[in-house]
Amino acid sequence: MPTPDIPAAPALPGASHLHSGKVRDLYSVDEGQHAGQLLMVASDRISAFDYVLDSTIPGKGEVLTRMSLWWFERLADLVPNHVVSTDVPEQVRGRAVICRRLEMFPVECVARGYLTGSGLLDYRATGEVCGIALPDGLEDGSRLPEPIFTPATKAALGDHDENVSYDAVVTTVGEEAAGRLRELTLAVYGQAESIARERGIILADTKLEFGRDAEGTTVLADEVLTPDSSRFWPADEWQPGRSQPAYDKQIVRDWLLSAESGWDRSSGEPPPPLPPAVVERTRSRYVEAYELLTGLRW
Ligand code: Q0N
Repeated sequence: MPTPDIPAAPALPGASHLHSGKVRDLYSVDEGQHAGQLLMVASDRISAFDYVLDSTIPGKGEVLTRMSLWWFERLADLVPNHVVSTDVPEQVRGRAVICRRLEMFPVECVARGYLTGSGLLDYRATGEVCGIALPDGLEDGSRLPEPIFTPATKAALGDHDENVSYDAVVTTVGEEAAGRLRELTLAVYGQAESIARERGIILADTKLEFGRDAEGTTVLADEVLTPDSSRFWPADEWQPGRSQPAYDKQIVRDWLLSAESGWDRSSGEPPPPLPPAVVERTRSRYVEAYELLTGLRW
């Protein structure tokens, strides 16, 4: 079982480190206009096969931050978001945002329009995902009859999130909040799926996080609709019945599994560093995803 080791978050002037995930670092702003608010930094780290790799992808944090900001704007008519400012310390400019400090709901809010990953595993075992019965005969990559809300709870570092039923969410956050989380998650998925489809991209699924502000309003937080939180598939290559190529990490996964890497996934050893050419191709792939989705040039 891989136990990801996350590199120490860099010290930032005027901010105190709070928490690091595989890819993002969270700080509290110490003083000034934004004192008490949070600084969320997207690093250039990349994970594959549950390991945070030793190699970084230069520019990845900035691509994902800009993509997320682009989506927040396009979702603003549906749900308020936590972004306050992109005026951040020089060291992290372009890949960090100052955000409102919310009381986070301890639920990973996932919407799925297509069946794959943990949803597929659960379906194969039980015919259901998160207590939602699905028709027989679905395959890896099948489009679902309608998008479904499949919440999960965050497991400890190095563990996978656990899919839970809607009733479990009700028990955790109450009926009213659970209803709002489901409604907002499906609304965000619906709007984003439609925007992506116009660009020839299938949004198979996405994971959102929400918090509550002091007024009791449910606010969209974290980073949204990036390749780290969502599965994007090129629509013209979609073919149910096989695993769909991941837009972003396929180059990394393919190299790690190739003879050239010398890595044996079952050995329990961490993966080796990526060759420069693999780093560069992966970087271009992230930029390509940004340009394709947003229609903007990098
Ligand atoms: C926060 N995480 C990621 C929820 C927490 N705007 C915010 N205000 C307060 N806290 C957070 C944010 C944001 N974004 C986000 N940690 C703290 C971890 N998730 C995991 C799932 O549960």
